[in-house]
Amino acid sequence: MKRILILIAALTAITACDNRNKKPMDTPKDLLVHRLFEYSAAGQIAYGHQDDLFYGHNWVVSDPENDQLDRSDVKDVAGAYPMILGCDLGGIEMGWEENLDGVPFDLMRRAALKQIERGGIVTFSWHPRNPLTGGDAWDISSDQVVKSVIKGGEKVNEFRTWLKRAADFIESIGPDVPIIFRPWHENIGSWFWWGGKLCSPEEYQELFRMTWLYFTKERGLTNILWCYSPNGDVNPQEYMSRYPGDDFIDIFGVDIYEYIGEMTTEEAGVLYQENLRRTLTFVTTIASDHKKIVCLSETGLEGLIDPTWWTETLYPVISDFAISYVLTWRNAYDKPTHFYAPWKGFEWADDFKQFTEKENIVLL
Ligand code: BMA
Repeated sequence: MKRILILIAALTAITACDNRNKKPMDTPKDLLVHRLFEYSAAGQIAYGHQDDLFYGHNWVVSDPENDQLDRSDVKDVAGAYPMILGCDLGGIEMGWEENLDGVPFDLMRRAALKQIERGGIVTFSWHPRNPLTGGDAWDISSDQVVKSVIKGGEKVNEFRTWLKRAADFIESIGPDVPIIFRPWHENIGSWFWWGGKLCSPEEYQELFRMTWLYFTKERGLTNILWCYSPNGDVNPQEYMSRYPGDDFIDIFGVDIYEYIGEMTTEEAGVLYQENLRRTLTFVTTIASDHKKIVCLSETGLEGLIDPTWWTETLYPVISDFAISYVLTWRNAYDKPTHFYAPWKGFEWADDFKQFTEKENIVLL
């Protein structure tokens, strides 16, 4: 029954999408929109991993110019690359050659193209530095930052240069290459300078819309699927409180992690499942009302300290929902406990392999 309901919801969304676009499915963006809708319609979920081709738990690309981009912790364990490659633009705004996690932008561009050439999909998040204080994305010492970059703000010109650098990079991948862009994420909580307590809903919406307008109207980058991805642990009203509007958004996402803290693995798993189920219930309903795609834009359990996390915690919940993809966060090569996918030799790697072998989980 559940599956049938998912199918009906997703088919309604596809039909609506086709009706909404005057010329259905004729641009690269339309094709990707359609493909993501199709995953949900078929009850399938594509699997994604952040920074998958750049480094893993105990390796890092050492020759960025010549690397063949064929190493992947996910592939080492599951035998296939993730369908979705997550990349982060943090640092592009400064004109840096490498992003905030040490990934050279030239390598990122090559990897994006390679991923698409292999038949996969690429999504970009962005942790830009703080344009007012000079700190990083997590510098929340001032609540004037968003105000300073929108119309009439003291940093508006500098900030346009930041947008230009990000747009230049995305443009350099190719005008006909559809990609997913997920700026200004986790915006209800208050850990980034664009967070809930750091700006008003109107200021946030203006930040998002000016980013969209710059990319789409000034630069003509119509190959982008725009993803709205608030953090979890919110109610539907909070989730929508900063929504930029249907004209600016193609995908409804949400970032939800499992945290252990003082709990046992079992308690934390139950809490995460409840939170995930509650949130995906309202996100899929809202998305269907707005005729948009859904994804679980970020999730994971740091260090995978639950032996059956993939098959018994994540899988049973997500497979009840029409979400197009799920992305787990990065496997840092320089922080031994900061990983969200297994690697070859990881003691509970087989649980992930079993997850990827489920008929509705899609890898490349
Ligand atoms: C965070 C951590 C950081 C990283 C940032 C951007 O969640 O993984 O180490 O710098 O994402 O990728």
